[in-house]
Amino acid sequence: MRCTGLRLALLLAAAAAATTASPPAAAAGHADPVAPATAAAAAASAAPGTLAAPAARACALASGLPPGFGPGSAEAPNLAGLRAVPAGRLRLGSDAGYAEERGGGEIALAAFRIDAHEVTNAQFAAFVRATGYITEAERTGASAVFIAPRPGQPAPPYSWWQLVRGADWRHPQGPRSSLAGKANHPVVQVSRADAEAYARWLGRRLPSEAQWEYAARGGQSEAEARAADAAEGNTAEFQRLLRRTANTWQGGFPERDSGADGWRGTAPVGCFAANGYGLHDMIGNVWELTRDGWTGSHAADDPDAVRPDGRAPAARASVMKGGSFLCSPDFCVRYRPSSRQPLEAGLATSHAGFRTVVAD
Ligand SMILES: [Ca+2]
Repeated sequence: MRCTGLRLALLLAAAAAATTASPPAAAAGHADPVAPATAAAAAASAAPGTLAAPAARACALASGLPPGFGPGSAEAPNLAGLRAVPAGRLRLGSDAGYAEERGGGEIALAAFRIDAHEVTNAQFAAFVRATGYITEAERTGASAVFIAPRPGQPAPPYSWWQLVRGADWRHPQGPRSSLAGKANHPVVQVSRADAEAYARWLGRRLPSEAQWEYAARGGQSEAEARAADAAEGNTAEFQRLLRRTANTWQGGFPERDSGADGWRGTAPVGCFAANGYGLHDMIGNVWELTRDGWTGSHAADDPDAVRPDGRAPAARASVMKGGSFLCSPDFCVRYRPSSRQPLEAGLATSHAGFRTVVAD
């Protein structure tokens, strides 16, 4: 699969307007639709980040700041909020998934620690207060925002992504949005360079794709991992389990998210059940950036084949993992550990964040 990237998708969406132009080959997080998105929608989605279900949820990190959080260094990294992941072996990707997931090899991994939660707005704000850091979206003045089309209106593929002036991490949906009440939501509208600057402040790094995928499996056996990766993600049983463990999209994408899992848009970190390593929201909520450059599929016969770890530092896009609150059974079955998409260098979006690692 060749990826045209979200930036091009944004341009195409703007140019296509209400035409029926052919869709771009891919866009961040939403490529290769499993089935056409249903056009039937009863009502527009509520504001992102809202609680959709009547039952209140107790979330693990209400303040958004783990105890002991603060600056660190490469020699003495800050370890607040990290969980240990043991050494082991990973069979990268899945031959049962999308094309870009296939053909991965087996990789040995040393022990490491990884954030139990996605990096929150409170954590990123602490970093910005301490360093005066200005994100790429703040410098360029715009970033990509998901805007659901009006029910019943024509929605050319990817037209729901718009480059919005004034959208940045403090204003994730645009200049009139804010972080009020979202200290413990994952930070979004950050580029890979922004994420790496935050990680360095703590004395940490972004995870490699292999580290991320291994952590997301949470100690599953190979057989369990293969079953979870089968493109059978639309079975009723899979969806029932998914609602306990991941913030995704229910209802016809892209018009209406019913919020049947409790949340529309981002959810506070830690509201969904942890995996076997004590890690929350590895799947869903927001896509998570890795330090690996995107160069194509895992397949060894692909001239753009991805190399394990430390790969393609000059790549124009980075691998991101895990799917987001926008992943739906009828369009993007990417709520699985092996799922992967590119995010172009310098671009930030309303559905991508990150977490960090430290080598043991
Ligand atoms: Ca949801």
